[in-house]
Amino acid sequence: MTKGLPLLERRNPAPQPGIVHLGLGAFFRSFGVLVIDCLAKSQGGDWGIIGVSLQSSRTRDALAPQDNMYTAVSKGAGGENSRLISVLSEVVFAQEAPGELLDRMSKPAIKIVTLTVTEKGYCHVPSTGQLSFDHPDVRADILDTFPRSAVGYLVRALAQRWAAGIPPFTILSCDNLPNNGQVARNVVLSLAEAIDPNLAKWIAEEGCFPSTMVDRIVPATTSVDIERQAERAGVLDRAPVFHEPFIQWVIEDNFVDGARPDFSEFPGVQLVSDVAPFEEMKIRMLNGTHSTLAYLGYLAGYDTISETVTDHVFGKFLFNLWSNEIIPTIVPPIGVDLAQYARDLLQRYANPAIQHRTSQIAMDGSQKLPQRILGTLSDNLNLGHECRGLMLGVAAWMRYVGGIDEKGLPIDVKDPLAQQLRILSDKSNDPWNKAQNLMSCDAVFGGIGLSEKGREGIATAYMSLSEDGAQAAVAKLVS
Ligand code: CS2
Repeated sequence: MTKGLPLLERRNPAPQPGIVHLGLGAFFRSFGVLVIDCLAKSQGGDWGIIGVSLQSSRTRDALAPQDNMYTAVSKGAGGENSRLISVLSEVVFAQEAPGELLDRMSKPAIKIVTLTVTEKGYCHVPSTGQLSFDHPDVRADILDTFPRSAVGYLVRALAQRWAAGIPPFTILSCDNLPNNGQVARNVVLSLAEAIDPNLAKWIAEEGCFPSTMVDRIVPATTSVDIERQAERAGVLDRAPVFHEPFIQWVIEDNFVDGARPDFSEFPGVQLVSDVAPFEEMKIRMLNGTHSTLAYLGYLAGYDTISETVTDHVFGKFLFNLWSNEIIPTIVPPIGVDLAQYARDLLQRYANPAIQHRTSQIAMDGSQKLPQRILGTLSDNLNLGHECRGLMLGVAAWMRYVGGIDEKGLPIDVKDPLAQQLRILSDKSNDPWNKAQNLMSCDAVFGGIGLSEKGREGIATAYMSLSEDGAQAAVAKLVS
């Protein structure tokens, strides 16, 4: 179909690079790159972006023949809106030339390194937030000057800057972690300390790690999306991205020498002194329910979040979850009405143009559960509140990582702890014991100190899922 169509082609050069982005996936290309593209077009400035893929050359290979340009398509009730993104000056695959990448990151012109490396990219223990010195990449990064992990790239590049007398770059984490700046700081300082305590001291004194809250729903691009877009546009773009119209980026205004684009000009971006209330609201209300719906919806046979929430039983379950179990644990950011926030979220989830797969969100649950669900659950238990919806969400995750769906078919569990979790689940055939065994996984549950009552509640939810199935278990809770 796309044969014979011309490829996207660059007309104007990208700005000189001032930012390196680690982890160039569809999310950041629909989010930070898009915002900075827009600002660069209206304000000018040397804020071109060098995009880095750490795991695969796929994005680089798709973007290189089209001069690192791509289309970002917004899909919502008002139809589609396309924007051509031209601010990527270069895209590199880190593993091919790690030394060159470190040299680029060490140039004085690079003022900011942004990160979307997902939760597991921080190589930390999810339940404690501390760098995991058992992680094979961390062990390698201590010994070898060519890094493997994102944290390794940050530390080795900072070491080069330190040696050359160049100030550090700002490290701007854009991952869905509470206090993501603090998490980034912790892991960077821990690795630096293991390499050279004086380097760690310099980074601690001179570095900046602003926290951010990032929000835009971006499903993975499929080959069908690529074909359709090419037919519509009459030009072949091998790496378009598709996103919802909504965007919110809350950034702590704390940059080395104040060097950053003037974000305030972009509607949807806020510069604040404290991101924590925004982060807590978003991670608990959006990501917490996203994960809960992803596991329950997947088990009930739903492919996407929009299908799941248009089932009125799931819709009611979701509303109860927000009203009774999540909102009471949150202190909202000033001026935000959480009930309205929930109603807006429901509309965003229901957007039929956004095919956000339950299986995509279900990925890496061991890294996501603590901050998305377990903190809220633990707050409820401490307040003496019922939280059967959250418990059902945790139990659904357990069923999911058990690797067999409700029809007896295998589930392709993508999670760094998949093997360990499968072993825990398979240790017993009895559902109650399976749940108890999974709760012994400290990397996930170690941070909240589950009470006996909490354990019982989760195991009871697990029993209900194995006996009744997800659809009926959810229906029971809302009846
Ligand atoms: C999702 C997020 O994949 C997931 O785990 O919950 O990517 C979610 O879509 C974004 O955080 C929305 O801002």
